[in-house]
Amino acid sequence: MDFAPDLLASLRAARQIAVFTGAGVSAESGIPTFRDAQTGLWANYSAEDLATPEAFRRDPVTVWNWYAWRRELMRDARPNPAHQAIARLETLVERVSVITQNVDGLHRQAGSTEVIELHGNIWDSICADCRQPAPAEAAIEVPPRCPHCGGMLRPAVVWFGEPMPADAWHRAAELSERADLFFCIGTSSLVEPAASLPRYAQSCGRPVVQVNPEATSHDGIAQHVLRGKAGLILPALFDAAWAEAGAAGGRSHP
Ligand code: BV8
Ligand code: ZN
Repeated sequence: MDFAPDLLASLRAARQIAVFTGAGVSAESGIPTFRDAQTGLWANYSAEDLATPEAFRRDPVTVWNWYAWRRELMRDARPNPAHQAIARLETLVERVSVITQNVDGLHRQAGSTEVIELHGNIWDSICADCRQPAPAEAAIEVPPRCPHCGGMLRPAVVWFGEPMPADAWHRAAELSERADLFFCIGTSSLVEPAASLPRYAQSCGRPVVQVNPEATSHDGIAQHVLRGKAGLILPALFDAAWAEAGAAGGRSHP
């Protein structure tokens, strides 16, 4: 795989890299992306219909069961070479900040230490009434009940029509203003306002690197478009950048 020399040089010179990811970075871990058709039991529902507070109010059992089904799909999923390469990047660059739309927790599992989960985490549950976190594992009721107030538990994710956590959004925007390189990996860039981050980074003069087997609306603002699977491209790209520099995998900065 060949990479543009200026991209390899920018990688080596970077002190701060932002890595914005979507469902595509987990595709090679066997987790279907949002764009993939819902399968089996859920074939006649769309994510946009189920991932909303209205759907939960109307039919909490179905929404809770949909998330239980998605957790089952994810239970055996492990970080793939894309997650691992992003985690390894921390040994090569002073600061690597992952800004993910994914709720599967695989970036942290791979070892990334700075992970901003813009849309929450499917493994955590909170009370729909008092919003306190609550364990849901051993529950038998569907949905389980809050131990604090008796309200129904829901997954700790951001639904359509709900705002992202303000601190997460603020940190993500700040990183987009300052990153020496802004990677945009495995996202169709259709869900707002998260999808506006790459364009915001570019408007702040930050070089955007798009990694996706398909074209998206962000190809036009990217300084580099790497067409292909993240699990193949990222390890090869980082090997090319640092092997060429002769660095034995160590940082190019003191
Ligand atoms: C909000 C958690 C306001 C839940 C998710 C018009 C303009 C602006 C906004 C809107 C609008 N119309 C409607 C809205 C609002 C809405 C929205 O954007 N709707 C969409 C459908 C148009 N947005 C919201 O509601 C947001 N909140 O606006 O709040 C507000 C403000 C104040 C007060 C009150 C309200 C909240 C949105 C968050 C929704 N929650 N997830 C759950 O998981 O169940 S979104 C969910 O879908 C994901 O988190 C992710 O963000 C999104 C899926 O997108 P991708 O990750 O990109 O995945 P996708 O499948 O689409 O694409 C995969 C890509 O990977 C593809 O490009 C593919 O080619 C690529 N790929 C495949 N294989 C690989 C690969 N790439 C690399 N390697 C591979 N191997
Ligand atoms: Zn409660």
